[in-house]
Amino acid sequence: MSVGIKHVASPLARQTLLDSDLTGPVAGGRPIRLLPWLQVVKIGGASIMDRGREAILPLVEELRTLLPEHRLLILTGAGIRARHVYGVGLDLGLPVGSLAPLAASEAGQNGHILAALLAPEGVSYVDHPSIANRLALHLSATRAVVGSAFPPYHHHEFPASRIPTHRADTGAFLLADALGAAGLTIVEDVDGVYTADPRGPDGEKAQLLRETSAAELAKVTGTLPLDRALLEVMANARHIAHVQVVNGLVPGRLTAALRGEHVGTIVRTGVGVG
Ligand code: GWN
Ligand code: ATP
Repeated sequence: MSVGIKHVASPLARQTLLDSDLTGPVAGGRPIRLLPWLQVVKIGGASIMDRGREAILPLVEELRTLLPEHRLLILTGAGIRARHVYGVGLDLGLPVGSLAPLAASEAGQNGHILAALLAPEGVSYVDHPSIANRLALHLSATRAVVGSAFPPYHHHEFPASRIPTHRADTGAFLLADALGAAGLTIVEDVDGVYTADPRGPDGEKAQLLRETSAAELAKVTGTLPLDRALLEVMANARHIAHVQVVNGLVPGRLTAALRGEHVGTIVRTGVGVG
């Protein structure tokens, strides 16, 4: 009996995956949208959650009233406790891949807090594996779930910097784009992205950018209220054409943003460009 070579029919079978001229015609198309009705909302860890009840309770009330209108994936960032754990870990010489999950667990803690407050509305915290594997199931049972905005990179975190580069904004965008969500709104404690930190020494001169792009923000040398890695991911986005950064301390801003109104800074991605 002769054992012949089994040919598995595939348009990529005979190609190197490294040659984009060859993979492009097969892999260059836009992927399908998995959850096109989903609105993703990222809540700042430092900017909102660390402010406690004064900031959190009005936002919980606003999220509650949004539920009949939208199906939401609410993702929380890390804040002051992550900064503390970075300090301790760096002092001890821990690598970035050890620091990433330590900080991520604070994003999870903030999610648990927010989910507890929304529990009477049927909202629960869902863990990373549930977001990866069972999100549609959860969102068929309820209008919204809360999760950690940090991506689960752990020891896969890139060693470019000692502080993890892929943090909550990046994680929220990666999920929103991968799911083909209807939108991503980033909730902070400022009206949007400014020409300089509005709370910094030159704060009075800072001007609000009503509309900008990831490519323009990548050229900014000063501080931003967003992860730098987010800008790179946005440049290569597949679905999400823009995100809006809004002030969560002003009641009604998040509601307006989810209704498609321009109430903060719109940051365009690479979708539809060139
Ligand atoms: O613990 O709050 O998920 O959703 O990056 O990993 O550090 O873990 O190392 O499903 O897998 O602390 O235990 O913790 O925040 O990340 O979770 O309650 O393996 O549901 O066990 O990818 O929540 O946690 O911190 O998100 O961001 O048990 Mo937490 Mo986070 Mo829960 Mo999750 Mo990490 Mo899991 Mo994970 Mo770890
Ligand atoms: P995380 O969720 O990752 O913990 P966060 O999004 O809650 O973080 P920060 O990372 O602290 O919060 O970002 C928000 C802060 O960024 C604002 O309070 C503001 O003071 C500061 N900031 C710095 N540069 C700018 C800028 N160019 N425009 C607007 N805000 C800026």
